[in-house]
Amino acid sequence: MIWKEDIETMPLEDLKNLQSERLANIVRYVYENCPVYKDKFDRTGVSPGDVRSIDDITRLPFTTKLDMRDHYPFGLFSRPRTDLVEIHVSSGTTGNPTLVGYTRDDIGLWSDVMARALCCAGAEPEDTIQIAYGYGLFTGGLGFHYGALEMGLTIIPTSSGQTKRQLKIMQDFTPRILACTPSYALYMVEEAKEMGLDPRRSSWEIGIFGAEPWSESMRAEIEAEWNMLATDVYGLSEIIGPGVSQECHLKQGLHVFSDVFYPEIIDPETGQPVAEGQDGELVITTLTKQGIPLIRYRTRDIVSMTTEPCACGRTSPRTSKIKGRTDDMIVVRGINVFPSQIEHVLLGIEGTHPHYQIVIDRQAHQLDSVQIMVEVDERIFSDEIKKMRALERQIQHEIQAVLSVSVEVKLVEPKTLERSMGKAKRVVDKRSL
Ligand code: DLL
Repeated sequence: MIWKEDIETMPLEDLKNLQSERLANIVRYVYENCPVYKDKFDRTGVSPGDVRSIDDITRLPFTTKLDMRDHYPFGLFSRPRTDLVEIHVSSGTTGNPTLVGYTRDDIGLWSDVMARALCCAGAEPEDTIQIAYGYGLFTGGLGFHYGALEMGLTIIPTSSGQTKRQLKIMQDFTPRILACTPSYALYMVEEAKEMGLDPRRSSWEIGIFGAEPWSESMRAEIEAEWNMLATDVYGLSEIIGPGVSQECHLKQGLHVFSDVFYPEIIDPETGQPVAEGQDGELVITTLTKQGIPLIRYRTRDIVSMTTEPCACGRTSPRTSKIKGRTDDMIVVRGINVFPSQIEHVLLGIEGTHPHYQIVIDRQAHQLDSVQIMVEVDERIFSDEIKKMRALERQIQHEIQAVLSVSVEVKLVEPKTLERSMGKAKRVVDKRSL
């Protein structure tokens, strides 16, 4: 089943016409309603009349997280606060958080794209969904909630945490769909086993996982442990929350809901578009949002994109899984390191778990040190010291080969590293940079 099939399977030429019309409208709208945008456009020397087709989008200036911070809290809004019906906040690592707000129509848009996402993952209106993303200022819980309401699913709004209760609810109410972060899905495997449950016999058949990076190997582990289909959902608070793109059951990339969120892939250094299929930074323009529309917003997420149609029938472009972030990249001794590269190596090694933490430190006048703490099976941990050292060395060599940076590997007992019910914290940077 395809939600909003007419839009989802629209011929590309019609889609382009729709995008062009919507872009011209939204550009005029922000120019007339948001002084920050008027000023940005005036300084770039572009006026709303110059934007007639979606191809004109490259004439417009980018919007960045810095713009949001500079005009915190309400400066980038195109509507007065009285028109907003809900507010969310995305926690940043430094400075002010990012504030986003929704008009009633924006909530309608969110419900719509999330219904499309749920359906894309394989949900049917008669299904029950357990929503174990956090409810609150974080957009995960409520975003899924609105989409599930729109589709007419039965909602179990457990929010995140209280894992034993989550599992009891799953056993008692037998939901077919689970929505939570991928790291929480893995954490629940451990808890289930501890409670004497066989995760392979759970009622969950489809998982909708996102809000943090996760690799193909992590997907394979989740699918095997829970005996479910694990799909990827992407989004960010600034654009709407979850509901920007979603994988279908074929898992061949995330379908971007591009009639409302127009995607571009650019070279983060030059700002120029990259060729189809090349990695670059995802930039999104909200084509219909009213409260806080964003023009060419730089997500800092790195993906590639294809416009090849998908066998599921949807025609919108698809992105790869998120490969990293322009700012999540850790620079160690001048070399760029992404946590996903380390995760990939670990998942290929028998006996290690995708629970790991990267600790970077710098002693006075010394080079940066990278220590990778890796959880291993009980079995390996209680083995002879000699075997453990050999495994440490193997992991160290494999990671060094991939990163070209020397690292120290430390095996730790199962469940030593802090677990997260929401987004996992993979990097601890102790350097005062
Ligand atoms: O994480 C929205 C969301 C909630 C998405 C629930 C999916 C499910 P923020 O807290 O603003 O919003 O964080 C957005 O999280 O720029 C990415 O770096 C990362 N992210 C989100 N989804 C994925 C994903 C929500 N599927 C930031 N894969 C984004 C990798 C993701 N990273």
